[in-house]
Amino acid sequence: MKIVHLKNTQIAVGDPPLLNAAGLHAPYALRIIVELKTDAGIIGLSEIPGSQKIYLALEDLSSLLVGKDVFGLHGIKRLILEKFGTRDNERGVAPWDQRLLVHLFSAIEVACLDCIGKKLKRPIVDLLGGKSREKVPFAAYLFYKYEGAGGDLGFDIDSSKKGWWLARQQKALTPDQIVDQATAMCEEFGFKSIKLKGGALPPNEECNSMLALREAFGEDTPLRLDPNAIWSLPTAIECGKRLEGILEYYEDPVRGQKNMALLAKEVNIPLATNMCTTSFDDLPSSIALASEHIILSDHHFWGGLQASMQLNKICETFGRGFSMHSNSHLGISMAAMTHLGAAVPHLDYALDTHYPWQEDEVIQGGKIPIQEGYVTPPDGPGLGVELDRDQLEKLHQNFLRCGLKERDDEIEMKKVNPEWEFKLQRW
Ligand code: GKR
Ligand code: MG
Repeated sequence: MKIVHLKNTQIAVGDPPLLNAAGLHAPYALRIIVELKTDAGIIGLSEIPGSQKIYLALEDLSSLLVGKDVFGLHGIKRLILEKFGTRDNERGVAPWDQRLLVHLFSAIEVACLDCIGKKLKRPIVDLLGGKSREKVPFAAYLFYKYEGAGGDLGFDIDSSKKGWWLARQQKALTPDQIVDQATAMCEEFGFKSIKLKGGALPPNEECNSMLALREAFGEDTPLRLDPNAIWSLPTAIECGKRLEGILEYYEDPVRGQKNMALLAKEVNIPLATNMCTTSFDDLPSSIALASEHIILSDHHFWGGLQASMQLNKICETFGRGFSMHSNSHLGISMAAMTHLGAAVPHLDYALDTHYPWQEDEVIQGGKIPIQEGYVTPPDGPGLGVELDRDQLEKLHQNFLRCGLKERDDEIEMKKVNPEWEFKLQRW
């Protein structure tokens, strides 16, 4: 089954004003939808984070991939590697990953697997070795936030919404408001674990929110806090001591493997990362330093689903936990994440997802249901989802109108507070 064309569409998805260590989410999150057309008439889909650099590289790839067999994934990856080499291979200091190659691998691999699954009439989970579980646990993902809905509504509230879709627009800057956000999200989706995105308010206030969540949800609800590497080691030790026995894991409180390793010796909480150990090249030193207990995979950033399966095995071999990181995303990514989550043999934690924050959707039938905190992998062939072309066009028009080309949370934050600036270490 040969590739005949690659169509890449840049879209902008409404995203509320969420706070994090790098600033503030813009009213729109950027994604790219890839359609890989084959000579069998089958079209494979994938979704990746959007940026101009990645879009242009994907456009460049089109002619290189024409005529290649979708079953020849190693060869396809080699071609991509030869073309782009180590260009833009720095992860950067932002909470999100900015490397080119892994995004390209992931975009093309998932679309090829979607084609293969459609051809063989089997879901992607079967191409990854079959189901290790029937349904995949996801965690509630809380954010400090300003009031507002994102998208064209920006900082306004659309009061015609109901339930979570109304609650997700509320301001959340205090422990009580964070508990309200968690309550609304868990009522709607039934999540059984809760993560708070930290690094936004002074550390003591974030610890108070974790203690308030414990008080409200009890000790049977695992809790996590992720300050996105913006705390100093002494701050992370002090907060860690307050949160021992409260947190299921402590995600990237400090920057770099060495600091994580020092923290691991001082605080009795498992440490997780999607910022300090982020590639296969980072794994030997992570293991040698014992810097983290849990690696947060993400098929968009680890080079695809098969690479994430390999990561899963390495984690198991070295006694490391495995879970999943997420950025703002729609249903194509959700389907891919769920196939992976269902396939990995080694999984002790509920996966992250930003999905409840995005009301827009690009797949037919609307949003993939999250029930009782679980998602069942779609059982159709391949990813098991199809594009809603009207929605794709609407979200593409959003992209053209909104003028955003790259994610830059510092610029958005400066619109609210002109004095604000990103710091590698704030507290
Ligand atoms: O969307 O603000 C955000 C998050 O901070 C995101 O960018 C991170 O990549 O969710 C992520 C994380 O776990 O670090
Ligand atoms: Mg993180």
